[in-house]
Amino acid sequence: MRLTKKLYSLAIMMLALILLNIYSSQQQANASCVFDEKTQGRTTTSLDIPSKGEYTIWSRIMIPDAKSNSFGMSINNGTCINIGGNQITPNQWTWINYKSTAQTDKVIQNFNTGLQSLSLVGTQPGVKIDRILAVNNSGPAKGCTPAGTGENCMLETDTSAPTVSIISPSSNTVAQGKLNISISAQDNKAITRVEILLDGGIYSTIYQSPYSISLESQSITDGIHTLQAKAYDSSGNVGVSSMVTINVQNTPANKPPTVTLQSNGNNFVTPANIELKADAKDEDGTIAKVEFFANNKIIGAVTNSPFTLKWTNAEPNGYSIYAKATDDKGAPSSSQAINITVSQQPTQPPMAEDTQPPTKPVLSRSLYLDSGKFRYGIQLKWQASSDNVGVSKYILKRNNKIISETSDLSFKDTNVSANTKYSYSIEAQDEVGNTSEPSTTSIQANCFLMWCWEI
Ligand SMILES: [Ca+2]
Ligand SMILES: [Ca+2]
Ligand SMILES: [Ca+2]
Repeated sequence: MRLTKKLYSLAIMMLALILLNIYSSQQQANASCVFDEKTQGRTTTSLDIPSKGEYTIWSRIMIPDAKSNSFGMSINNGTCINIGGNQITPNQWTWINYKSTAQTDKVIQNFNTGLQSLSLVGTQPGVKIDRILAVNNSGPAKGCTPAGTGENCMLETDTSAPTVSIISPSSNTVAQGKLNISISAQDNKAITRVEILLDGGIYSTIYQSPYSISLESQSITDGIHTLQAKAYDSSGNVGVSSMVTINVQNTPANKPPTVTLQSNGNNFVTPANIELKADAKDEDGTIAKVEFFANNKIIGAVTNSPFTLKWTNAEPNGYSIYAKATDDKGAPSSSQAINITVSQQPTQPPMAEDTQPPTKPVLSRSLYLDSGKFRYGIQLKWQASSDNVGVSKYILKRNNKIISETSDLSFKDTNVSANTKYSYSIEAQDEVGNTSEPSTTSIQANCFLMWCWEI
């Protein structure tokens, strides 16, 4: 007995090629597996199953006539199966996968991975079996019907993934406009497609070499993006490239603003009234805000032009003051610093209390004729008083009633009657109310007809 086994590892499965010196047997055709291994012999081989699964067992058989058409098979020492049946054309090699003469009753077997035992147990007279093929029902040869020697069902499984790499661009490339992407992909069999992933999503699928595209970087946002490539072979194996980072910069860089600072002085005394004015401009945008800092502490912010700040509560100190402008895209610029000194207002010494009254004025009087009105009045005059601070006013009284408060040094009393005596007094008063001694006088005008004289 010569037994040859050919096993295609990853493929469909495995093939046991068995050449049998057919047993001479006088057994009659029988649909059940009743072969007597004592008289008809038994031969066992092993199958190396590459992966666990369900397999269809095919056998290539040649029968001498319609009556001798079956043989017995035991898988992993299990129950003997009667394989074959009618409808087999005699005297030619025929592939069959059924048992018990029913063509719909397939020889199906679940295998674990590894070596399996397969025994042939007797045949009907003249029956020959030379090849047994197990086809993985979920492998690439699923549903395959063997022809000839069965090579058509012996598809080798490819488990080798493609290798793929991004030739260009290199990582950290700054991209503007079109960016050429070139991929290298190889496989032990054949590449069926290459996917180019942008930020993890498929940007392009290429089915034929060369695996190159041109990426329009204007179509994606400025900033950091990632590129990666995946290559597939016909068995669905996937190779993944390393990730490449690109920096897309199609928008011109934002220009920072400019800012200068002025103040209404450099030296102030409390309460300081400091006016700060920033001149801020942005060449390619607008000013969002201007902040003012004194000794690096913010003292105010202005969001609209004019960018001025009144700083009124500055404590006495020396200050380094600058303005910081921020544009609409968040770019900051700071002005040069200006130095401002705020000094404490000197404390005024308390005024010495004025308790000293003015000197006594000297009062004099006389009659006078108001010629335009043909009447007499009394002219009062006094000499100026002096005071340690200053005379504020003179208080003139007639008969102890005030008739004038004045800073003048004279007064004309026209409201007088003839033959009546009037007493006058004058006092000098300073700002705080100290009053001098009074200076007094009296006068009476005696009149006859149009003539008057004083007494
Ligand atoms: Ca491959
Ligand atoms: Ca700007
Ligand atoms: Ca005084």
